[in-house]
This record gives sequence, structure tokens and C-alpha cells, in this order.
Amino acid sequence: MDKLISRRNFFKGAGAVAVSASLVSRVGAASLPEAVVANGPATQPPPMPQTGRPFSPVVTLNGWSLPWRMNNNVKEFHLVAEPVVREMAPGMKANLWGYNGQSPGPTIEVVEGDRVRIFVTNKLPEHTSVHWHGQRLPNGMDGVTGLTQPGIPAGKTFVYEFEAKRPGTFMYHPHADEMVQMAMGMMGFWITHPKNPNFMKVDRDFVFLLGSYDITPGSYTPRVNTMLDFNLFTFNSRVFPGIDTMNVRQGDRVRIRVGNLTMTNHPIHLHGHEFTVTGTDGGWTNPASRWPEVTADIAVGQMRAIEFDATDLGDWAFHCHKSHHTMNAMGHNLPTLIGVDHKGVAEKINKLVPDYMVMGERGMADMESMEMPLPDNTLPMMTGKGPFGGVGMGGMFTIVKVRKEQKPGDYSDHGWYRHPAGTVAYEWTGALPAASRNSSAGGQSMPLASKTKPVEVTVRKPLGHAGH
Ligand SMILES: [Cu+2]
Repeated sequence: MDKLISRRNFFKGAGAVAVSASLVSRVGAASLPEAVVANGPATQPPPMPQTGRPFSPVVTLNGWSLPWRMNNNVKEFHLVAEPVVREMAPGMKANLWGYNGQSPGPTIEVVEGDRVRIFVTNKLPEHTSVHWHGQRLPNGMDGVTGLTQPGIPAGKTFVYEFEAKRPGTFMYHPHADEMVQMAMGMMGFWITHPKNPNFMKVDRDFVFLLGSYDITPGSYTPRVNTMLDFNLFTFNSRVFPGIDTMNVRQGDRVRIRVGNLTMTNHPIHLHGHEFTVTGTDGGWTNPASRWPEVTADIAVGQMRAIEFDATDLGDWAFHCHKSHHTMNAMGHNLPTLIGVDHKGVAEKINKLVPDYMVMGERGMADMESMEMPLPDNTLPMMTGKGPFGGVGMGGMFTIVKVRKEQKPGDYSDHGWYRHPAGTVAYEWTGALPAASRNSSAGGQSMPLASKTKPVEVTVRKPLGHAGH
């Protein structure tokens, strides 16, 4: 963990600088808590709390939790809003805005009843603020620029201070030039653990935020005026196959908390297990209100905590069910060519453009293995090599790996599942009888008002061959 986190402003350890609460906001930089930054997108192991009340830390997918210092019983954190470079998957980096070196920012973990003070330093070229989504706090700490505070000017540090009253799952993000700042990746998670460490206790507790970006293939910076037509869909600003797997032990009680700060809903789907929604950003759900699901739709501005018992061994896909959200940028502008025979056209164009390639006439699956020259800093539309070949996915996709031998506290990936003999789908090699087909005409609920002539469609193929 230490290797990936560097100390930007060296601070001589908790307690070395004892300042009263009233002094902190006045004396400025000399007494700020250290601004710890993460240099890479690796999932950090959960940090056990060294000071303050005990809790079971969460694991931030391709992320980390922000260290704090105790100052006269106040938990002090230092967030730095700044431009960052985020690797979205090996082979592609993006110029984003985030906190403490990464987008999303680090997860903040506190305990119900904690007094919390967050220093926010603005290293962006414009003003910002931090809104603490879902929290009960004094109105003036709510972080809405113009409404509850002036924006934090570029180069300045503001202090937020409140008691973490309600246990649960929250998010943080700017309420200042939101469209730009959130399109650039400014967001983070906040966990307020319950005072009673046994309340809703689970064996593994993963958290991540859904994100969406519009980055033109070959470029590095998101287009910030995009409203709906994003082309990269992310878990914690990473796309498959750059998203770490969630590795759990068979029998574990697993919680996954997913927050949505994109502009659209995401139906998040787990294979092989049923789950229940045990929490929202409004709090824990009443057990009597829960029903089983395999997909939870997470609307814009919502968080859903799902829980399940990892009973079944295997490599279980976990992904957004909107299929264009499991696809990277290259796929978003292709025409439909299924059923179009353009052999002749391709040959003709090849004489003029040697590398010309026709895509999609048998569906898009060929894209997985296509050796297509891509612009620099661009990921293939769908990729990922599994034990049986190309996975054909991108974007919001990862895997829950359930293993017998995964030790408690071990979050590392031990490779692909080894299927017991006779448990993998296999090819039928016998005779294929003709499929029985229903040849009756379709009915209708009401008779037509007037008889219309059936329409005949003529498809004109390239080279002038007409067909029906
Ligand atoms: Cu989605």
C-alpha cells in the first residue's frame, strides 16, 4: 500500500502538531493535515483503522481510502481537487479532474458519531465546492456554490466540519460548474460505519462509483458539453478489462455498494447468485421490505448496496445490462451492416485504400479479434482474453470470483476458475433433426379498418444485384 501512496506534504505524524479546532482554519497551510495522493489505479487492501473507533473497512475497486489524523477527537482529512491522469485500462490514459491524484477521489471512511473536519484545497483552474450527498449536516456545510457557500476559489482551501450522524453510504462531488467538473471525473465515496461493529456485518464490502466519459478515440480529455452520448462507461473511472475482479471466499457474505453519478441509469447485473438491496443513500432498507433480484437498476444520483451469500464457485460476470455500456469508444459510431454482402465493395476499395476493412456483416463478434489499427490512446471496442477466448466486452464489466481457497482478508486474484469435469457447455456432434416450426399466421387483437396490400421490399445490393 505504501508504495502506491506518496506523501505530497510531509506531515510529522498525528499528535506532533496539536492545534485547537479554532486555530486550524486560521493558521492555514502549516497546520493542514498531509495531502496523501495515490499514484496508480490498483485496488488497495482495506486499511484497518489505527486511531478512532474500530470499524471493518471497505475495499474501493481500483481505488483507496483516505488516511486521516486525529486532532482533539476530530477526524481530519485533506482533499485536494486537482487535474489528474487516470489510466482507464492498460493502453489508455485520460486527462481528468479528481482528488488526491486519482479520479474518483479516495473513499472517506468514518464512524457514526465521529466529528469530521475536511480541508479541501482547490488546485483546479476554476472555483469548486464539495457537496456531501446524503449527509445530515448543518446547511452551511452542504457545499452548494452560491446557495450555502461561495465557491472555493482556485488556489484556496476551505474547511468543512460536521458530525457524521447517520451510518450509511454517501457520495461526494462538486456543486460548482457540475456539468464540467463531474464530466471530468470529480466524485468520491463516503462510508459512515455503524457505531456497533456487528451491525450488518459482512465478510467483504466493495464500493465503487459508476462514471461515463466522452473521449474521442485518439484523444485524452473528455468532451465536457456531452449530455447523453458518452462513449466510455466506467466502474471507478476504469473500463474492462482494466477493472479489477472481486475475489471472494465461498460462503462469504458479500456487499457491493454502487453509486451512480452519471447522466443515465445503469441496471447492474450479477450472474449465478441472487441478491437483495440492503441499503440506499437514504439508509439501510428494512429487512421486511427486501426482495430477491439479480439486477438492480441504479438511477441517476442513487446508491444501492446489494448483498448476497457467495455460495457457488466460479467466475461470475458482474456488469451493466445496457449492452452499449459494456463496449468501449470505438464501437459507438459504426453503422449496422448485418446481412449486407459487401465483398465486392471491399475488394474495390482495397485497390485504393490497402488497409480498408469491412466490419459487422456477420455481427460484431469479429471485433474481438480484429487486428485493426487503432488511433493512439484508444482501447478496442470490446476485448479481454478469458480462458475460453475473447470475452468481447468493454466498459462496465468485471467478474466476481468465488473460490474455496480464498483466505479471509486476501483480495488478490488467483486466476481463472477450474471447472470440474463435465460442467462446461459442450458441442453437440450428433445428427440435427429439423426444428419444428410454427407456420400459422399471426393474429391481431382487432380487425384492420381497411385492407392494405402487402408491401414487397426490394433490397438492392452493391454491384446491382437485386434480391428479395
Ligand atoms: Cu450502464
